[in-house]
Amino acid sequence: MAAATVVEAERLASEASAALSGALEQGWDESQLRQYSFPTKAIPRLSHADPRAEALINNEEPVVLTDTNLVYPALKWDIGYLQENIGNGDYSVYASENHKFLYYDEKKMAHFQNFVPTSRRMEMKFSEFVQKLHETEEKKTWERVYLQQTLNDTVGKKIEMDFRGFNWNWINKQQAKRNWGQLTSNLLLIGMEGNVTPAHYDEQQNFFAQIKGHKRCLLFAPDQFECLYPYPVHHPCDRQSQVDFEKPDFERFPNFKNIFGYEAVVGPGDVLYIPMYWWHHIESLLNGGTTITVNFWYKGAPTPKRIEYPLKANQKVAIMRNIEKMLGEALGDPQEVGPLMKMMIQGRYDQDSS
Ligand SMILES: O=C(O)CCC(=O)C(=O)O
Repeated sequence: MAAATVVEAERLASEASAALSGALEQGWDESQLRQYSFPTKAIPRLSHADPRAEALINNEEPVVLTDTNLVYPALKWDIGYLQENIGNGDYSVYASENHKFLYYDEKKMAHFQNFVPTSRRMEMKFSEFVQKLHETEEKKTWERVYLQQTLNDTVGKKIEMDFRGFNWNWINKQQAKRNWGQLTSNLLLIGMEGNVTPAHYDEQQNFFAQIKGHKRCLLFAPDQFECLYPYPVHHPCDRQSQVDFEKPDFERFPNFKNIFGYEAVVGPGDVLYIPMYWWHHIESLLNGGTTITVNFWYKGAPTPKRIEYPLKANQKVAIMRNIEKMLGEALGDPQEVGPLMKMMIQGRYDQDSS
C-alpha cells in the first residue's frame, strides 16, 4: 500500500479484523475457510459514504462497501427465480475434477499444445445448468461446476428490470470521478460451495457485487508479483499464478514464502472493490451453499501524460507485459520468448557486472 495511507489502513484493518471475528453475525464461521500457509490482513469494511472508503478507492486499494445498494434488486435472485426469468440464452459452464477453476484463454492454446486444462467449458441453457448443478451436488464426487457468463440481452424482462434497477447512479459517479473507461461487462458467476478461483490479476477495475452466499476473497498487491510467479504472457493461463496455494512447491517458487495478503468474506449486498492489477483468489465458503455474484468490470483510466517516478508496481507489471508481448511478436513464436530472455540475462544481469 502507498505510504500515505499505511497508518490509516492499519487502523482500518484492525477494525475489520474485529469484524472478521464477528463472522457468526454475518452468517459464516472460520471452519468454512480453507487453510493456507501465508499471513493476511483484513480488508476494511466501510459504508460507501465514509470518506475513508473513497480515499482507498482513489488510491487503488481494496475495500468492502457494505451499503451501496448496487445490486439491491438482485438480492432476491436464487436458482429458482433465475431459472424462471433468465431467458433462453447460452451459458458458459465450467466443470472441474477438483474444486479449482483455473482460468485459461482458449485462443492461446494453439502455441502450447502440451497444455491440458484442468477444467472444461460447456455451453448450455440455464435449465440444463440447473440440472447439472443438482446432479453434481447429489453425486457427492469431487466434480464441480461453475457458471460464468457475461450478462447479455437474452435475459428475460424481469431480470432486465432488476438490472435497470441497479444503483447506476452511484457506480457511474465512481467511474466518472476516476476517469475510468467504459464498463466492459458484467460477469454473472453461479458457483457451488467450496469452488475456488485460483489467484490471478485482471487488467480492469472491478466492483465485485455479492448477491447470494458468502465468498472469501484473498487479495495481493501488484508488488507481490515476484511471489506469485504468473504464467508467461503468451500461455493460456496468462495472468494466473502457477503456485498451488494448497501445496506450494517452494523449490520452484521460493518467493511464495514471503507472500502477504489481504482478505475479506463478502456476503449478500457487499461490494468489494478489486483494483486493477491486484491479484485475487476467490472461494465460495465450504458448506455455504450456492453463491451468486455479479461483477462490474471497467477499463482503467488512460495513462497520464506525465509519468511520475519511481514507477508504481502496477506500472512495472504493465511494462513487463508489453516487453513479453513484443518479444513474442518479434520472434514469431511465443515459445522462443523464455529461452531468449534467459540468454539475454545469463552472465550479464544475473551477477554484478559493475
Ligand atoms: O468469483 C470468482 O470466483 C472469480 C471472480 C473474478 O475473478 C473476478 O471477478 O475478477
